[in-house]
Amino acid sequence: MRKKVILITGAAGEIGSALISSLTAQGSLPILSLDLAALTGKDAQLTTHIQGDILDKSLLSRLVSEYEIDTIYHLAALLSTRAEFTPEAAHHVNVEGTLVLLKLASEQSEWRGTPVKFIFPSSIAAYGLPDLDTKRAYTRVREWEWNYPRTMYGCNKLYCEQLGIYFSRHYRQLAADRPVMLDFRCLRFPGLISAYTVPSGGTSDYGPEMLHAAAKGVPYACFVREDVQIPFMAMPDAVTALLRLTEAPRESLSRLVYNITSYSLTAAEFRQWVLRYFPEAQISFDADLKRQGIVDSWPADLDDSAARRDWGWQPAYDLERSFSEYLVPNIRDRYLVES
Ligand code: AKB
Repeated sequence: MRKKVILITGAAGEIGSALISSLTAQGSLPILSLDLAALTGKDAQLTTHIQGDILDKSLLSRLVSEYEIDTIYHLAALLSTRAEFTPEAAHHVNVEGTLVLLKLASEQSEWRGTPVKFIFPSSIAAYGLPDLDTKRAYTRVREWEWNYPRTMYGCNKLYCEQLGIYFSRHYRQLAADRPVMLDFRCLRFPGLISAYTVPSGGTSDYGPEMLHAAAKGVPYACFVREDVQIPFMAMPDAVTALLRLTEAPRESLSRLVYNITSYSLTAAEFRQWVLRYFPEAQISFDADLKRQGIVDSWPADLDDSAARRDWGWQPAYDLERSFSEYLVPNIRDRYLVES
């Protein structure tokens, strides 16, 4: 008999680490993790980790022969800034990697006669507002508005959302027998802020970078203008949202792709929050016009009313609680231990 597991791809990344802890704490099925990198620290004890490439078909076949995959959290991706330097490589990882896993989940759904849940993190990068006047006029953007991404990463996410919907609803629509289809569910995340990891390769990274630099006592030059505004969320809420969406009864979902958000603030306001807790922090602004352009195309805020209505989404961490209870104490501990 194969062992029933939850598969997490990109498990060594920011969300992966937080998700592994939460799933373990709630006594989930055993976790099989996959990443090009090794897992470090306590995460390594909590999963069966496979160091490898999601595009390695023989590796995936081996996994399927040993494990019954019940749920997939497909987190592996090249983020927005990194993807601009190597757009074809980003397409390869972000799109072809997702396609391979959707295929695997489809086959597994048929084999077991029950849908495999496929949980996919998308992003505010799936939106693209053409200019600042439009961004000011359309603040709380809804899921179907402004789907004109201007980054490779955003294009990849938007297309993979559609692929997921296709595999969930229309796969093999001309076949004689309707297959058991996978159960695709997707969240469009705002910029995420973790107390434990400094993100790399993203364009919303200026927020967490500011905070981590302040905690380390090193100066930081923010790469966007002071008035730039996008939504953010503390990592525990991001993980809660993934788990809630996974558990939601399928009949309660009126859509397969949901916006979620916690709070929205400008880069200057972010700096003010950091200064409240680290008054000595040296944070300046030195906008990189190109990266700035990417953030300018992202919505100032998201409308997450569908998630609130359908599966009771409600962030637990507002700005005050994010900083005072989660970010600052844990970041302080982290750099104290390191120093
Ligand atoms: C990025 O900046 O690329 C990501 C995202 C907004 O999805 N953090």
